[in-house]
Amino acid sequence: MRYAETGYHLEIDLARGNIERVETDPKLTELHLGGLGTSVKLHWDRVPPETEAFDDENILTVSTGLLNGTPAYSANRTLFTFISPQSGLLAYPMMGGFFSAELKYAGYDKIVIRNKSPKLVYLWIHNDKVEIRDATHLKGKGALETQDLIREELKQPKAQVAAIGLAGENRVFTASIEQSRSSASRLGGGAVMGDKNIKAIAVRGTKDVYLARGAEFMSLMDEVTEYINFRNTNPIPDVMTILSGIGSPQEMKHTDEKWHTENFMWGNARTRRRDFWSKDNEANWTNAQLTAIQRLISCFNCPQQCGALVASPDSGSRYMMKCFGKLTYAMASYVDDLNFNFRILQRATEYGVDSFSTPQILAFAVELYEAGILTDKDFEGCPSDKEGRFFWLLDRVAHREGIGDILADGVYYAARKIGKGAEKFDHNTIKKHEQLPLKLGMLDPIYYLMYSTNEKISITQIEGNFPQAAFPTREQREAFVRDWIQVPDDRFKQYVLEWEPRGDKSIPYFPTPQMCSEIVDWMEMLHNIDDALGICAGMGSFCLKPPYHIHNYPKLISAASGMDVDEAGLKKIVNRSRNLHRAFNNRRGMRRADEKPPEDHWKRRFPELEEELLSTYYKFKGWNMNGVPTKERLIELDLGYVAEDLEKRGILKDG
Ligand code: 4KX
Ligand code: MTE
Ligand code: MTE
Repeated sequence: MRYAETGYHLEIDLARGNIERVETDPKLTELHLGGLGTSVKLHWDRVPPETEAFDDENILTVSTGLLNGTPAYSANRTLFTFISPQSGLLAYPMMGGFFSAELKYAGYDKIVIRNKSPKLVYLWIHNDKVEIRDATHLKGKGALETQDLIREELKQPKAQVAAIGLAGENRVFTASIEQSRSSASRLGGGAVMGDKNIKAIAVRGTKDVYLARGAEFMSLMDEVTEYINFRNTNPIPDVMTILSGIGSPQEMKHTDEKWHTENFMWGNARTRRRDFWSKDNEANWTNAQLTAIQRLISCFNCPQQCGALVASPDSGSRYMMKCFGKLTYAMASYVDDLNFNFRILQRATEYGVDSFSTPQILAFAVELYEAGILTDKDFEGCPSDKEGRFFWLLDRVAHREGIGDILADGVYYAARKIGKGAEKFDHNTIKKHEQLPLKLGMLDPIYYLMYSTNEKISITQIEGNFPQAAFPTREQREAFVRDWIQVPDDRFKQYVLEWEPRGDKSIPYFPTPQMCSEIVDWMEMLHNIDDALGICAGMGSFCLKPPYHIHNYPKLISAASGMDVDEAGLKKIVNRSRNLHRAFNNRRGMRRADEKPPEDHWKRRFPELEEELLSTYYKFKGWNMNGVPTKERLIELDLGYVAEDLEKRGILKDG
């Protein structure tokens, strides 16, 4: 009997139309848990390092996590893994919603998709019955529209459907995969799905998932419930509103957007409007948000409501919105009316594009036009107002028409194709991927490390448990650490107590490189655990003082799966997967030279300190000075076969 997991993968070869149900080795769960962990292992074993995003060999894996389908709150992530067309590295966007539990109940932990279909198809998984069905009639349909059409066609109103829109079909590098109230958004999963000619994946499952020690698991969940209730009624004081509670940033619940609008940049990550949140703007934005929201919504088995069903002012039809996506198009276009964001996001969601990267690409194009690098010829037929321009550009990108065809590859590649100095306007990518539009004053050593080294290449997927900035007063710091049960070690409390906004004990020199390494490692470890278990980071790694943490996770995992795992064991498992992920990317060429935030991310930079930070962190992680795990570290993590491979390829020399 397998507990928590189903013990089966669904293997689909699109070229041959072959479908297999394959039993997995339980040893892999012990070594990598599930979710991202086991997906990384699968890609290491099966995807040759020279594979490019649109090669047949680029496997697309759709994965549940170890706890999906169990009664664990917020175990609702579905992860997609593939070589990204944008970064060329192993990407793992993920979505909440309802898909992963449904897939588990259908009897599968992962869907592993190989090769390409000769024509547009969708997959229909209904327990043991699995079909590859014609989708040519769905060509060009919106990502949300497709989900409804498939449910109708199958006469399965309860089926969960993940679909791509036109952008995915056209292999736009920022194409997303959309599913009801969620989205696997970043790094081009939609493009890889489109390249494989899969319009959608529909699933319906009615089987059971078993717990090893059910009563014990439920009593642990009682403690989690108690904590959630406590946190919901006791928001953390003295931090920005969206991070004062739990759940992924609660931007649909709160209307206070002072933090984003005044600290994040407008345009192509250009202008900080420190006085934006005036009484007038606050009133207008609040009104726009409250009018558009139909109701707040949750993902599968989640007590929080981070998303909202929204009806945009002119269409009336509904779609889902959450988090910073609420603002990205308005801020990138310098449109002060929040209703614009509600309108354009709806079209963007139907096209299926990442709402973080895409507005950056559009803003980049506008800048190039204003600088004379793109010309009237490139913009022929484009309206001259800010809103019209963004809609027009979005349409061009999704259709890959005219200048849109170049922009559809993202800022990095578009800049190089356009030339004529356009490269200078590509100032906000890391590893060829658009970042959130933040440009701050003083180098932040913790964020420096996270931006540089995170395998997801996206800050919200590594930050979280440690406060973003020093608390101004000693009293505030003491209050913050008082009930901080989530820390893996009490020394983190001391770091918060000593950390000052200014002076000797402030950024960039404090926390020290060693402390920063420990802090980043902790935050990243929690993200890796969440991503292996399929738990929403809003309940674990993304927020301050979350209900799930390093002290209760091992107990929950043991009770659910029957595995004998303690804190040290859990840390070792996720370190193993994390190092395998890094080795996978090293094998694809990623090195120290690639690990750098944009030059203008901070006004005040400290080159020597930055090198020291990186070297200290590499050493802490057991990596060599090129950012490659050492032989010793790999052997310690039972990854001797990885060391051998890296040595054979000349990537690891002298250990
Ligand atoms: N000594 O750097 P600042 C996320 C100066 S994304 C001397 O502009 P501040 C989500 C500066 O040089 C992650 N001087 O930043 C969540 C500057 O001087 P200037 C976002 C020092 O305004 C949901 C001035 O002070 N977080 O979480 O303080 C959805 C202002 O500084 C100094 C981060 O990136 C020192 N020690 O705060 C999507 C982490 N320190 O005016 C995404 C960092 C500073 O002359 N976070 N100065 O240029 C932060 O820093 C704060 O949270 C933030 C910026 C963002 C409010
Ligand atoms: N893009 C689309 N299309 N829809 C979304 O809901 N969410 C944004 C961003 N892009 C979102 C989106 C937010 S809030 C986050 S944190 C990231 O995608 C999540 O990235 P991931 O799905 O790649 O993990
Ligand atoms: N959960 C995990 N495990 N990993 C993540 O990176 N991102 C969070 C949250 N849950 C994240 C996660 C953030 S920042 C957001 S806004 C939402 O997921 C995005 O929700 P969606 O994927 O359901 O669209």
